Amino acid sequence: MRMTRRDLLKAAGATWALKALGCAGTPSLTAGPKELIQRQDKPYNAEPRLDHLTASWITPYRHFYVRSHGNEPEIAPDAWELLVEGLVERPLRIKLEDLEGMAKTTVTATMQCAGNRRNEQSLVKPVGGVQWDAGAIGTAEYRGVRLADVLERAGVKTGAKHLWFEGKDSVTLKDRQTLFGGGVPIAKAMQPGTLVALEMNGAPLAREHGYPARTVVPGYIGARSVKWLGRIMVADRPSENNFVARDYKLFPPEATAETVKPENYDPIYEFVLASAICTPMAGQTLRAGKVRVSGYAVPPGSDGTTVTGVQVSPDGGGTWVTAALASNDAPYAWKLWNVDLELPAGPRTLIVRATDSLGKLQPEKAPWNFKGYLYNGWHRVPITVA
Ligand SMILES: Nc1nc2c(c(=O)[nH]1)N[C@H]1C(S)=C(S)[C@@H](COP(=O)(O)O)O[C@H]1N2
Ligand SMILES: [Mo]
Repeated sequence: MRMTRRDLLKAAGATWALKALGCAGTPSLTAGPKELIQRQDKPYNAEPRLDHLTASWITPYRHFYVRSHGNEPEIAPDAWELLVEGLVERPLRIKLEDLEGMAKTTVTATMQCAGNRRNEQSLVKPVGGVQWDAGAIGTAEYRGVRLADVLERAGVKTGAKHLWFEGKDSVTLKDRQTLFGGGVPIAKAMQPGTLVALEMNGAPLAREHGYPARTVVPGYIGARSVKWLGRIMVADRPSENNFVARDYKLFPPEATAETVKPENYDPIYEFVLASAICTPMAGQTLRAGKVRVSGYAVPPGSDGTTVTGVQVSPDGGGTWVTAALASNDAPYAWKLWNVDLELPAGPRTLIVRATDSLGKLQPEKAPWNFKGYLYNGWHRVPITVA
């Protein structure tokens, strides 16, 4: 039997039905299919069109980017186990139903890839890796168990300084296969917003987002939020996994893949202050007159730091107009903003820059690095006004 919209409303209650149908052109927070620009096929990497990205503060499933380094394991819920080992009093082997039985909490967090906007670094000098535009970012309501609660069960021993997270996916490196891994200093693991998440936007994690469980580390680069989580090691030093010990480090401009000594650099953890224009999009032609410009700004990942201002230039940096910040907010999460500009005809470059509660202004340019990480220079969008 096919249900009409009206039947659905009657049967299930208005809220659920409107959510499932995607009311008034707003995509459902949880339902598919994905509507993304594919940047790589195997492994699958894809990001939304920028005008989709900032349609809402919470990013619907359909427009949530996917960043995977290897295969996307299909894990049967009964077969899944999480090991908690290392510097703990009681090593744990946790089944999914055990985790589901623990106290859960919901955290609104912005997930952002360290390689977001890598395509802009490639304009300066080509960098390898997935050529992300500004869409390798999204904000979701993650629900799960506080990592601190899991650690309390295990009993952390003195001398513990770092957690090592290990996924169940297999990644092909130049010379070997490895599991994807991440990690965080123990203080970050203990923060109430750091989760072993089971749900995203009110539904179980989709396979490509790490089903059945992933870490969520608000304010840290996406690589620390490990999908298909299989193991947590409590240790006295940072993880030795490739993606903590060698990759996801910020190398200086002169470093090259051939000469760099990764052991001399610290892992990247926190976001940097950044912003991007999402509408209009680069290359668009607009009618002269009042134009609505909108986008996002992300605070740096240092504790308690927020975005306090966003300015947009209609004329390539000659003048700046203050944008209105939307009221939705959560610790470490992005802020949406918009501003109406009066644009006369001609080719123009719109620019955005943000300021934070530490009084810092987003830098005009960010240092080039061969991995293409943390690009947070002012975002420039060339358009034509006709
Ligand atoms: N196991 C595993 N976890 C992972 C990754 C991965 O390849 N494997 N990619 C990381 C990176 S680099 C990012 S940016 C985020 C992306 O999360 P998403 O695909 O849910 O958007 O997942 C992180 N967690
Ligand atoms: Mo990433």
